[in-house]
Amino acid sequence: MPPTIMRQPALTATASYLALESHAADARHWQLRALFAADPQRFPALTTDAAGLFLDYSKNRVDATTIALLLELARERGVEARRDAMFAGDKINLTEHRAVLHTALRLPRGAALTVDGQDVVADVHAVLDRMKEFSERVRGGAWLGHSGKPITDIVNIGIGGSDLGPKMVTLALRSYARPRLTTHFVSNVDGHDIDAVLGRVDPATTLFIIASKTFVTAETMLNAHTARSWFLASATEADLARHFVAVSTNTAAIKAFGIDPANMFPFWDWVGGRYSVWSSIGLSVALAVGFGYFSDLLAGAHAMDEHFRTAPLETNMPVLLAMTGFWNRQFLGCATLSIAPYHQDLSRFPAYLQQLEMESNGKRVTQSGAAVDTPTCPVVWGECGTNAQHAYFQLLHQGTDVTPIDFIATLRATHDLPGHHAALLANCFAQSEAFMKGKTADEVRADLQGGALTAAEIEALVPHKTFPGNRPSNTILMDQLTPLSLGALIALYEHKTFVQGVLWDVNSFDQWGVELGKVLAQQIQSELTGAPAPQRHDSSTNGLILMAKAAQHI
Ligand code: G6Q
Repeated sequence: MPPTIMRQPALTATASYLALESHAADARHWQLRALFAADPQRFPALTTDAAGLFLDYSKNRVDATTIALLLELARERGVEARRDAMFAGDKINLTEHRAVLHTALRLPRGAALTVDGQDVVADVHAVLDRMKEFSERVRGGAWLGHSGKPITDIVNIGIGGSDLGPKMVTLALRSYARPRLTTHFVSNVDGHDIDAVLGRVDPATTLFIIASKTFVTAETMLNAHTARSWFLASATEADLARHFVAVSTNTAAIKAFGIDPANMFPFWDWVGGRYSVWSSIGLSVALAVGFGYFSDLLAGAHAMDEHFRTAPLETNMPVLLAMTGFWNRQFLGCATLSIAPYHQDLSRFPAYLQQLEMESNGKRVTQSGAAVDTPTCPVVWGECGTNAQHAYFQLLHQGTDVTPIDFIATLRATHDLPGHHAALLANCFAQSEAFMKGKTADEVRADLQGGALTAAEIEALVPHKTFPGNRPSNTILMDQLTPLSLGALIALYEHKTFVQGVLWDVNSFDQWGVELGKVLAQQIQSELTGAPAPQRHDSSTNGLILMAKAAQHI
């Protein structure tokens, strides 16, 4: 029996939203410079720490009243009750009738959580134990390929949630990896992706992980079959078991593919794809960095879970990150959010967050199916600092749109090269200061006066060299990028996304928006590869299909 969908009052009709709206009429005129000048305690007042992370949200256009009103809204929208329902395993993914329990994947052994009569923690740890045993055999050289050689290369074949998490984490924890094993990721149906990887590995020493919750995803299945054929060119079907393992919930399909069910690492329907790196989907991570560090990643996330679950909203980091983001989106009209990791190993983190936030909250109807009455998820994008500074920060400083930025940095580096880390942090802090303060026309004049320019030349330059400032940002700091701090960082954004989903009253755990393109692609593929000319489309789509058929002589 499907759960009853309670109709929430429209967001804009709630008392605290209305209070925020009248507060925002004033706040829109505030200048961050003035807020800092007026309150020397602004930094200690608008910062918080949890699970090894520190959040400075003082460079947002908020004051104590704004935060109090935002937290009132969080309470009025039922954030605490919804959070507790998620942790308890209630079926809060209403359109798919599923519990949402990625937090259970990082519960320590012995913790208690029973869902539908099933001891979830025991199930999770049984799979973790198998991942430990398997990763130790492969990493230690005890798991041999068909010709008796140890494995040198891992190829994870998956897409979306079965790729972005493991790929981002493996790269982020690069310095913890064992050099003897190289990890590769193949996701795109574009044959150039797998072709490049297969060109670099030896079938006799390669282990393929076919990572697919459903084991029907078209891109993954095509890549998996390509890998299988490539492997069988130099080996027999009996050798497959030494070189192909699966991470899936679909035992029948992995058997049909030819993978030994003994080499299948299961997970559960209550793990959403974009929340699955903590499950056996993280097998490539455990192989790359070792099970001990994979466990630390889970422990870091669990520490953030405990903070999110128990800390008062006033000091609750995911809640504060969500609420300031919500403020920027709803009341300051910011349509995008830029992520700027000042750590090269976090270069895939913006892409990871794009899926996490935009697939979760890129929705236009509420849980009961009514149209939302405010904008929802901003577009999330970004690139590592300092590279981004030399590319698009121009627009962020002087363009016509205001783009909030999340700066992410570590206080200490994991390398010991002199000079680099101080230069990196100097840039990070300078950028958030510049976005906040800007540079006034008078400051530009003062800079230029006394030089070689005439007064007229100075006046001509002033508008070009002026920075409006007043651009909001958060800074997230941690001591070093470790499995623990990375786990906490990912969980921070998961819970931030959850809180914003509750505010907008959308289902953050389905993704129907990816379905239409899949269906159309199947139709067009049959037209591209079959005899009939395309007819059922518009003239543009028909024309493009005919061009491709002509070029490929099909
Ligand atoms: C994520 C989505 C989606 C999913 C991929 C891969 O939340 O569900 O990105 O992870 O479509 O799905 P499979 O793991 O089933 O191949």
